[in-house]
Amino acid sequence: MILTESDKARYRHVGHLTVPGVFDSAQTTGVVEDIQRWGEEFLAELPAEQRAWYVDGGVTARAVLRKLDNPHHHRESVRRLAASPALVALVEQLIGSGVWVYFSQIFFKPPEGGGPKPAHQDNFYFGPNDVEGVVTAWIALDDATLENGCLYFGEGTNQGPVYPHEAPPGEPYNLQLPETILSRQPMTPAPVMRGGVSFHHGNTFHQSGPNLSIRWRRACALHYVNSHTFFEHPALPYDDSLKLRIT
Ligand SMILES: O=C(O)CCC(=O)C(=O)O
Repeated sequence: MILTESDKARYRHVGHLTVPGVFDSAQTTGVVEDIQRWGEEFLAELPAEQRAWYVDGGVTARAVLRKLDNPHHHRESVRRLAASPALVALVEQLIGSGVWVYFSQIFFKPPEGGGPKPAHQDNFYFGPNDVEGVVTAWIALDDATLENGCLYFGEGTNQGPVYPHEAPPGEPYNLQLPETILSRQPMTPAPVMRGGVSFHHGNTFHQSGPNLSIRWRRACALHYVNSHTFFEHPALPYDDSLKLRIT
């Protein structure tokens, strides 16, 4: 898949870009079935002290996972997505050739209560040696809409600095931008249909709303780096040994 000059200029200008139809429904269905299975196994074995990190507090009827880390390491289905020629060609057009997946996440955002993700910059979490060397490919495994909690972006914040983040008491994993900075920044919704990919620069402010609908909003976020970029001063621990070379 080839990006036009105007796509690339838009990405550089506003810090994100949506590309529809990168994956077909057989590809997204296969991944959804696999991660649902993995999620059930993971939840059954999750120690009590790690529940706050992974379980979505908004869902009261039964425990539902909020997220899972490093699916590219644990699941062949996600490795296939990460290495798919269409996706890799897009990533290389944004950050240059020779790319790795450094970290990845599944966000489940379950129906009727999947909680919001507060505004943050991935590059605060990752602390890369080169802020331009990181791009997140956020793959919509369901249609992501205003009702079920699509992403919102702070347009142009990729051109600004990485700000210090803060975490609510008892939630060290929930680092977020302070209200003093956010109050000056409008956030624009970016709905994506299933199979589409939303790319964002590591400095771009982004957040997602709660899932107020009866439909899932699952997504797979693959955090790619180029060949000279690594997480130099990360805010949370990341396991470098799980880095996956793609090209
Ligand atoms: O899917 C979400 O709700 C959050 C995604 C996110 O923060 C990311 O992909 O970096």
